Amino acid sequence: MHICVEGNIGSGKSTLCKKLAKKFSEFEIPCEILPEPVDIWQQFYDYNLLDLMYKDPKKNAYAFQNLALTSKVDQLQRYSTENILVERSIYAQKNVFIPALANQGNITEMEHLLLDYAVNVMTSIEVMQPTIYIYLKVPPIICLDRLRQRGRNEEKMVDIEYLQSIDKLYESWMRTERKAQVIVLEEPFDLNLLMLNLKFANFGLQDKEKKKEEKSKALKRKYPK
Ligand code: TTP
Ligand code: MG
Repeated sequence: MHICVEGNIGSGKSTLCKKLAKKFSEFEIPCEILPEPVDIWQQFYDYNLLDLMYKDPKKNAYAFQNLALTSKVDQLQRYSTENILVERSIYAQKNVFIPALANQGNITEMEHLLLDYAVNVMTSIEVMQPTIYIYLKVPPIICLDRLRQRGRNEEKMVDIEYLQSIDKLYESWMRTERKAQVIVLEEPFDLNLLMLNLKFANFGLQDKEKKKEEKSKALKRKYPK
């Protein structure tokens, strides 16, 4: 099963992924965690594309978005196992970040068409489609507060208006999402309730059942009647 954690910048996706990974291991559910590849965006050869994008979006947003898309596809193709927990999907780029850039006039019409073409090709790859979205619905003002506290240098330019525009696009996407189940999490995040919701969605159950079966087969082999 492919679970994807979605939400605004600074909504707490990375932290939630780490906490969930711990829970999965407590429940003996094997799961690969794929964090957002921000380190690649900060150091692509000698270029910090995240920084270049925020400093001069008109010039660099297209290049950044291009890398963001390719690095996500690369990550999923490389590490995809039966259960994966992914921080953000390329659908967030399709439904949130690319439209935000277009609304702000930071990409040209041609760049918009190119990105839409790339994203449509990439989303048609089966492994890219999540089964469940965990949507962290956090007010933009709280995200801004966290961003300031975290102090990621490149994100100094992010302001409340930008976070509000991202929030609006997320809300309308999550309300209309039909291909995957959406679990909405509001703060304070209740991990036990989330685990219950995932259980109802059958997450990890196949593995547990398989394990039980294997155990009982092994026991039968050890102690035949
Ligand atoms: P985020 O995935 O939002 O990372 P985060 O660590 O801020 O989130 P959280 O605190 O919830 O873990 O993205 C990292 C940066 O990349 C952020 O500044 C937003 C930017 N970004 C874009 O500008 N466009 C994109 O398409 C994506 C995916 C990210
Ligand atoms: Mg993160």
